[in-house]
Amino acid sequence: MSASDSNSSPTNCSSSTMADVTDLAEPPPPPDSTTTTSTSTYPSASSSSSSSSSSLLSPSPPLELNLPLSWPPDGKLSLDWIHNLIACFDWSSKNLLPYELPSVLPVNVFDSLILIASKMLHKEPNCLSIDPVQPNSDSGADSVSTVVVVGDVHGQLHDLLFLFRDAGYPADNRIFIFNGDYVDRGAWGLETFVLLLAWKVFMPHNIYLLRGNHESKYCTSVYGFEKEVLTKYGDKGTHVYRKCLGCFEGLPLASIIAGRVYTAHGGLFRSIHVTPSKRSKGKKNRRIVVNSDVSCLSLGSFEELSKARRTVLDPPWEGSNLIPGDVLWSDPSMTPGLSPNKERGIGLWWGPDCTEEFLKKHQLKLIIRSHEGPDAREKRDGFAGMDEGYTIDHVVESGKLITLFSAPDYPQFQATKERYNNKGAYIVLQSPDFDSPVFHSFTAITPRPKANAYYDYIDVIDSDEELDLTSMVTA
Ligand SMILES: [Mn+2]
Repeated sequence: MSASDSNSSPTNCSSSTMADVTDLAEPPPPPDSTTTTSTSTYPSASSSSSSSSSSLLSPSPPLELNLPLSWPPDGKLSLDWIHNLIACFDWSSKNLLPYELPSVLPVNVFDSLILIASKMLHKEPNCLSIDPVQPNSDSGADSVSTVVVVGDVHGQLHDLLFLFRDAGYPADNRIFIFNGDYVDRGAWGLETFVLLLAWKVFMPHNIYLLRGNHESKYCTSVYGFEKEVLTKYGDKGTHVYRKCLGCFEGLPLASIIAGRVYTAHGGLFRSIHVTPSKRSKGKKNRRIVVNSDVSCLSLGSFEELSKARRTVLDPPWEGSNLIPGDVLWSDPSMTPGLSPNKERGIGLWWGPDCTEEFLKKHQLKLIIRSHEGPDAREKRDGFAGMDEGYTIDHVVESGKLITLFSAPDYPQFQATKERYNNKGAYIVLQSPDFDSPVFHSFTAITPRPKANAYYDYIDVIDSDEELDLTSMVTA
């Protein structure tokens, strides 16, 4: 398999129609830092608010921005609406204080968007079957020629905006699959997630959003997203945060592209052995026996994956519903076999033999997972670093295992001066087979707008993300 590495640079942006959108977002000069104590919000054009524009201390938005955002009267989003959302978020992230975000995205607009998106996402199966080639379409023109796979984003809005400009936006002939971890650590997790939801609502069959381990109550309470939302939405913050958690529960866990490529945030998952207890004699009180004997761990089937209960705030690390935790938290290993992931405290380690078994059994060619950034990879003997935004971890007879990470210059906030300076990457899969990955690495957008972290990045546990099991919600 030729995994050609066609690195693309910011100057090499191939996107055409969307370039002017970002031009719209070119902000006025940043506000003087001494004048940023205003609590005013921008009145809408129709507002007769007594606060005249002269009393606003933050800069006025460019006239071409349609701001604040409003929900379309017919409830149907348009491409223009999304372009305006992008431009508004880009501008507000550079010019407003965090708590001024409701003047751009009012709570009622957020509510309308997340309601429709959550309904849509909850209806999707645990494992999506994405079949880009539609032989029954009237003309071949409708067939999707490109699938773009994206790894962790972690609230780095401006890098995501670059990725879209570089790869092209979701379109009739281009499907995006995101492997999760939209929020936490970065300062714009909410804007990032809202933008992706807007695309989902606009083109539900051209963008798929999988769940990452950070789309959970536990992670968002430790790594910043909860505080970010409370800071940005004030007394409505708890409401907005709860809506996000409800939406996270609906995110599907995995995807299979064209019957050849499996993608998930963490990776593979175990079989859950369900054995009736002898006493029950097959009647009621059947006891579920989860096989915790390490020597008996075996790979799960897609049928088991399809039956897992994913609507949990935090995937459990014990009990019978272990598959969501495996899919979201597991890591590959160079040691053969399946074993409990002792670094994380949840999920599995799986060896190259498991990659081969999984690929061969399901006639797949590739596994594309995410979940490990440059900091995590620094401590993993035998694995390559995340300098280019991706690594090829297992090469076996039936195919390959790839780790894909899409947050360049990660993490946004770092206690040490020495940064990883990693690139981010996305993968392009092309018709007709969709199993020869083309890697596109990209550097971080500079300068990144100034922002404060929403978590204690100096003392908070490192990105191994070892679970504090006692504080997890497992109900
Ligand atoms: Mn992760």
